[in-house]
Amino acid sequence: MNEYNHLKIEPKWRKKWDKEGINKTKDLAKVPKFFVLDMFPYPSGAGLHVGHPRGYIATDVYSRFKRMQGFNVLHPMGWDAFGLPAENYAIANKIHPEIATKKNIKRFKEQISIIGLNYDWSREINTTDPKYYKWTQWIFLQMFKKGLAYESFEPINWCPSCKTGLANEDLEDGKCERCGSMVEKKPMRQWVLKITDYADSLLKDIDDLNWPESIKESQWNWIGRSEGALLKFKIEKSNIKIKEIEVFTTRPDTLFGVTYLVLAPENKLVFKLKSQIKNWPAVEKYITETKTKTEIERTAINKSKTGVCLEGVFAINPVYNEKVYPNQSSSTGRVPVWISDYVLADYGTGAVMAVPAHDERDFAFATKYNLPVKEIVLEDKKNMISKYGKAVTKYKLKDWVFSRQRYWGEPIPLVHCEKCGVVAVPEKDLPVKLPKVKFYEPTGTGESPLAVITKWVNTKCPKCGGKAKRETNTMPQWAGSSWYYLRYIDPKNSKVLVDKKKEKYWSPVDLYVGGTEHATRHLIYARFWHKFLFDIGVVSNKEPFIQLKNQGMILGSDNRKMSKRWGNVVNPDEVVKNVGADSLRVYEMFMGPFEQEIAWSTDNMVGSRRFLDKVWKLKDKISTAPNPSLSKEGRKLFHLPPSDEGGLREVDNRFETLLHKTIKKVTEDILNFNFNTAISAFMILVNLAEKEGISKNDYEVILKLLAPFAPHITEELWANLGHKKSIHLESWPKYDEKKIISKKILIVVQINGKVRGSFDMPAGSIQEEVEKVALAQKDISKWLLGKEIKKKMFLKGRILSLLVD
Ligand code: ANZ
Ligand code: ZN
Repeated sequence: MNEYNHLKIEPKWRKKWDKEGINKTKDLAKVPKFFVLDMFPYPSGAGLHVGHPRGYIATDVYSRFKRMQGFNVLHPMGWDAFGLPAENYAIANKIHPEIATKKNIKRFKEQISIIGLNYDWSREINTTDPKYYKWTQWIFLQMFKKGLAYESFEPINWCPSCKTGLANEDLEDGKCERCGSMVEKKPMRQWVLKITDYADSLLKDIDDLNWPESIKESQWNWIGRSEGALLKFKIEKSNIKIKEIEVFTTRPDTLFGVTYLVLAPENKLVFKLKSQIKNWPAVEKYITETKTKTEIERTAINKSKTGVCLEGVFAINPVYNEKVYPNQSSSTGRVPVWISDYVLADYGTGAVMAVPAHDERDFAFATKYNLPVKEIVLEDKKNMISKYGKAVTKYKLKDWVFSRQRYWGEPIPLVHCEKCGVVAVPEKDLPVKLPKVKFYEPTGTGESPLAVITKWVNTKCPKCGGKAKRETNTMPQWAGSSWYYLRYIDPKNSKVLVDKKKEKYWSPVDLYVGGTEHATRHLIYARFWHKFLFDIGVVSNKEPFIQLKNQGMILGSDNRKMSKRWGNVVNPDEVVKNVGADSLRVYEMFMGPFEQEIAWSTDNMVGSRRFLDKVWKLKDKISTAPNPSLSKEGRKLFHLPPSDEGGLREVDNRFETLLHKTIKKVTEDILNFNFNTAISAFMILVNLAEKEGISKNDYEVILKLLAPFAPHITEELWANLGHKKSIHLESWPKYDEKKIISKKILIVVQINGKVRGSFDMPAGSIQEEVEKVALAQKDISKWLLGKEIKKKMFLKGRILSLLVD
């Protein structure tokens, strides 16, 4: 009896699989395709901990399963290596980002490989490879040509520590998502992508996606569509050019209840009204104070409101227009104007009509500053809009601030010509390569470190041949990941981004797996780029990712996020060395529902290893399996283990029934991402096989079912049975519905000899299954509360008898 030695088996098979290329995907095939995608990682300096591969193992199980089902499966991997994380790591460790990235990728790849993931590495991509980012730049150019990329000088989010502008999506609670610094608003030159042009279709098409509801909801909210009206309030005795304050409201029906207006402190109108404002120093002071507050702080419902009245400024409610109420215009419809930070400058018009009787925030503000609260009868919305307002749709989504003042990103392929202005780099000159530099630290001046490399910056205008300077801003870290899945389809094509025929065959991605942190960043950006690529005819589907699954995080055994700081990081290399990649894989799939956060437990992992030990030893039960003799009716006779009644008895073929049930369950469970329950079904089956013995044929079925989860051990056992072809190229077992007996029998549960409950179970159910059902029943489990079960008996397959004290 040879030992299960994972250290010998695992590397041996991986080498063989590589050599034989069993993970290579055919470009096109007559059989149906299946594209399984992982969110590709940033190769960070810390390497992988055991939490990272949870999603990769799931897609690996899934793609092996699909391949056995006869699909042509694409399951690729690559590196998202541009951007702040890589660059900040490089700066902290004083290594050039290019060298650091290469080193980190090498380490990541080793770690991923020893887990036995079946990636087709011939399709590996890397966003920092000029052959790759040539096409990132190409997509930008197409957007530029269509007017979707524009230069702007508006104030944007600026991270003083990362020394770069950021998009709204890069903030978390108003702080830099990367380093946690408070973000400032800073006016600067920048490139912006008009994602808002796609707001409507991004919103509409969410409905058709097979994605977790929570992610769909985040996208709805992020895009934030509001239907409302623009209403104009005349400024009383305005001594400036602007005569009106325009507000955006979703409640034009409350117009009669307006008792004051509020402008965002940054609203340009405030400065324009300066000569009319009597308390300017107080106003100016408040504007300065606002600058230090985050959007979240400003708009929190329960936060106490602050503000300053613009003394000397009044506005007239349009419903009290002089023509309608000639005598009361200036008294009833005259409302004061305030500034307050609860109104945001970049939403709607940056001005709000306050209706304290109907709006919570307005009510809190009015109470604090003693402003009137006016109860009213609501008007008809449509009527009010047609009389006073203009109907509009507003979105919370902002255009995507697309330039970074950093080194480690794709250069934006534009030049600035003294004569021609901004000119696109001709497509034949792509990629615009990132120059090699000695100093890559951010400057903090609002210019990227590329600006001082005069040799690179100074160039010729592609249009007129005159003097020109290259754009020195680089793209954000989200650029390369906004279209990478397409490149896996055709990774080496130097003529086009992706070959049309291949794109038609492979896209869209059938299954996409990754973390929830991408709900409103990557997943919105990628959908946006995809829709654009659809509009210009590069792709043939409107949506890139049909089905999305999120993995839950694996926490440290102390229930905290795994981190060096807590010393609770578990390294997959160690685990693979100690118990083997297959045990790691089985454990990560078994530890809990895939979407749920769960703490690591070394004890439980050892349990998974023990399960594989049992599967290993099962090979010795093949020969001793009883040759079932047949009863008069042709039914099989089995020796029952003593835990039942013992002796030879005529029963339904329990093992066969359970085997077919298990095939069905595992098939369905994999499809539904219920990997944990699939594995518990295996455990029950293997326990029964251990007791009753197993035929060679049935053992082979078990190995095939288990192959996607534990690819090495199953391959070894398969080969030992005399097979020459890899188990991973076998076809997936089918179950026979007839063998899953649907006949029900009544199970009676006795506790200390008294009948405490009963229920129906399929005939042929085994003790473990019956126990599970019994313990889940309240009427039964209440008798066991606080008691210890001393003995369990399963009599005649019908009575479960428990003795407790
Ligand atoms: C009067 C009113 C009465 C409002 C009422 C609401 C309730 P959503 O649904 O999020 O689009 N608003 C408009 N612009 C704003 C800004 N820049 N900053 C903060 N608040 C702003 O919200 C639209 C409502 O939010 C608008 O409708 C406006 O207040 C406020 F009983 O107008 B409402
Ligand atoms: Zn020119």
